[in-house]
Amino acid sequence: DQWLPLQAELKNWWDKQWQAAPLVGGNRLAGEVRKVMCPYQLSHQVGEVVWASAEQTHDAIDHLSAAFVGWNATPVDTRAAVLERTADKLEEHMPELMALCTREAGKSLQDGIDEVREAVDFCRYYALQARQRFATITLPGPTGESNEIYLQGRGVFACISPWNFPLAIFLGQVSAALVCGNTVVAKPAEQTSLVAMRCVELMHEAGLPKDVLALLPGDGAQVGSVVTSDPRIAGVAFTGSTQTAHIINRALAARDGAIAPMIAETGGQNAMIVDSTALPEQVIKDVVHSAFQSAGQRCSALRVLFVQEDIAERVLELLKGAMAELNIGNPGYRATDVGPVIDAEARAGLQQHIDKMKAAGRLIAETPLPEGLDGYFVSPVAFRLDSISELEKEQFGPVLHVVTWRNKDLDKIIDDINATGFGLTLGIHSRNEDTAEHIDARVRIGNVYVNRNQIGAVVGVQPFGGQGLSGTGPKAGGPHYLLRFVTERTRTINTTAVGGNASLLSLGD
Ligand code: UN1
Repeated sequence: DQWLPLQAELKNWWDKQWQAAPLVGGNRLAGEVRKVMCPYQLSHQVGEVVWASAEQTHDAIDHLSAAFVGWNATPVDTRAAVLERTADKLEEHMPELMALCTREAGKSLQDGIDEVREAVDFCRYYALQARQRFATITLPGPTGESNEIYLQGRGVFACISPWNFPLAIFLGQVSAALVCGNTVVAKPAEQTSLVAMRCVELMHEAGLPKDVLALLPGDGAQVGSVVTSDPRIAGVAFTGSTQTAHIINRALAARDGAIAPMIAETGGQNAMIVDSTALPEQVIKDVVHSAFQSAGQRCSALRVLFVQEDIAERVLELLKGAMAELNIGNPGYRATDVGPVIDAEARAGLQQHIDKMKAAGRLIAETPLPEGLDGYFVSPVAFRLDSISELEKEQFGPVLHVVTWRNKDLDKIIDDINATGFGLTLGIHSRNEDTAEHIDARVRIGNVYVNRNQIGAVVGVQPFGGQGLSGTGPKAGGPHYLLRFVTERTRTINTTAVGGNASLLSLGD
C-alpha cells in the first residue's frame, strides 16, 4: 500500500507550526504578524505569517531589477537544472507538503498528493521546454552578415497565485518565469503563504540564487496593487478571479511604463452536456468527481449539468444516490471525499446562493453535514435550473446545477453556454460521435473533455486554460506557455567589418 509510509510520515508533520515572511534577497523581513488558522479545526493554529508592506514591496522590485541582468545571462541549462533539482526536493518533502496543503488550505490527502505531483511536473516540463526553446536559431541572410534569433527574459515578472492550488499553480507560474531568465516577485494568495514559503525555501536548497525571487505574502493593497502599478514590472502571470484580472489589467494599462503582457487564468461557468446515448452510471461517476472533488474549488469544476430529458430521471436518481454516499469532514482522513471550503467569506457567499436557490424551490439533493464539524464546511448540493443564464456568477464550491434539455434545444444550450462569456472546461457525454463533434465545433471553450470527468488536467498531457472571461492563454502545462514570458533578440552582425569576425578574417591569411 503506497499510503502506509506516507501516513506514518504525515503524522510527524501534523502539529508543526510553520512560518512565513517576506523574503527578499534571501533575507526574511519583519512586519505585521498574522496567525494562520486551520480551515477545518478553527481553534488550531498552523503557523504565522508576516505580511509585506508597500515599502518592502517597492524595495523588492528595486532588488529584482538589479538582479535581472545576471540571471538573464545565466545559461538556460543552469536555470533549467535548478527547476529539476527543485522537483527532486519536492518529491523528498512530499509528506510535509501534503500536510501543509491539508492544514493550511483544507485539501484532502489525495488532493495533496496530486498537488505535489503537479508542482513536480511543472518544474520538469518547463525545464525541458526551456532547454529546447532557448536554442539559438541561425537565419539566412546576405553574404557578409550573420543573423541569429534567440529568446531572453523580459525583466521583473510578477506572479500572483491562488489559494486553491497553493503549491502547484504558485510554482507553475514562478518556475516558468524564472527559467526564462526573468527575476520574479511572487505574491501568494493571502490564505496560503506558508506552503509558498516552504516551496521557496526548497528552491533555495535546490540552488536557486537568493536574489532572483522575492516572496511577498500580503494583501492587494500593500502588495498586489503596488506591484501591478510599478512601471518596471515587465509582465504578470495571474490565476484567480475574473474580477481581479480586470483590476490588474486596468492597473497595467494605467502605467507609463513598459507595455507588459498579462497571462491570466481565471474563472469558469463550466458545463457538461449529456445526451440520451450516454451511459448514466459513467456520467454520474464523472459528474460527482467534477463537481465535488476539492469541494468544488477548482476553476475547472463542473457547475451546470445539461441532461437530455429522455434519461434525466435515471441520471437524477443516480445523482441523489451518489451524493448520499459522499463523506464530508476532516480532509486529513483518507475516507473523506469533501473537505471544507477555504474561509468564512467563501462559505458565506456560497450559503447565500444556496439559501436563495432553496427558497426558490430548486433543490434536487443535498448531502447533510455530519454532526460536530468545526470548520468552513458547505453541504454538497444540487439544484434545478431552467437555463444557465440564471446564474449571475461562478459559485466556487460544491454546488451543482442541472438543466434538462430536449433534442431540438441542443444549439440553444450551446449558445447559452457561449453567452456566459466564460470558456474554460466543457464535458460532453455521448456515444454518438456526431453529437460530440457538433458540440465541439460550436463551443468557445479552452478544454473539452469527452466521456470522462473534466478536472485534473495533467501537465504536458492536457495543457490547461480558457478563453474569453476565463483567461488569455497560453495554456499552463503546454508547449506554448513559456512564449509569453520571453522577449526575442535578433542579432545581426556585419561579418566583414574590421574586428567584426576575427576568425573569418584570419581564414584568409
Ligand atoms: C484552477 O482551478 O485554478 O484541471 C485551475 C484542473 C486544474 C485546474 C487548475 N489543473 O482541475
